[in-house]
Amino acid sequence: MLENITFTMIKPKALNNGYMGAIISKIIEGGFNIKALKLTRLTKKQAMEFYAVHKERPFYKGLTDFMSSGPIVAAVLKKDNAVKAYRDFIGTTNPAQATEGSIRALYGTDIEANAVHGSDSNENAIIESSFFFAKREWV
Ligand code: FUP
Repeated sequence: MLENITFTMIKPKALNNGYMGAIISKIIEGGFNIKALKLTRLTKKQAMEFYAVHKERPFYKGLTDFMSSGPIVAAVLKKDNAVKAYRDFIGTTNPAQATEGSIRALYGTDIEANAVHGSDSNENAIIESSFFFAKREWV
């Protein structure tokens, strides 16, 4: 059931700060089942494609520079109502306003380097999972 799937990335600064293990543990403790996982890196072109929905926004260049600046962890997660459950779990976009104890509050440093990405719809969860993984790895 694809409404039970969401896609996440751990962003370069959170990895650079040494939080890969802590974030993955927290995701598992939160009841998300990891269906697929990899440490990889986006080219600038791939980051621009992934965030194309934001291409008219003033932060697009900075965001895509940042997301291609170092390794990321990409993962497909499974849980009931995964998209909403995960967005609630990670906290709001700006870590300064994120719920205390959430991943973004604990490991994010600013609105751009907010530790993790989480899909915003079931449709995008499928598109984003397919961007990084073959279907056989997560369906
Ligand atoms: P979210 O769905 O919470 O990841 O937030 P958005 O889709 O609004 O933003 C996507 C990414 O753009 C964020 F993770 C970080 C980046 N962003 C900025 O760098 N500056 C902003 O003002 C807003 C978003």
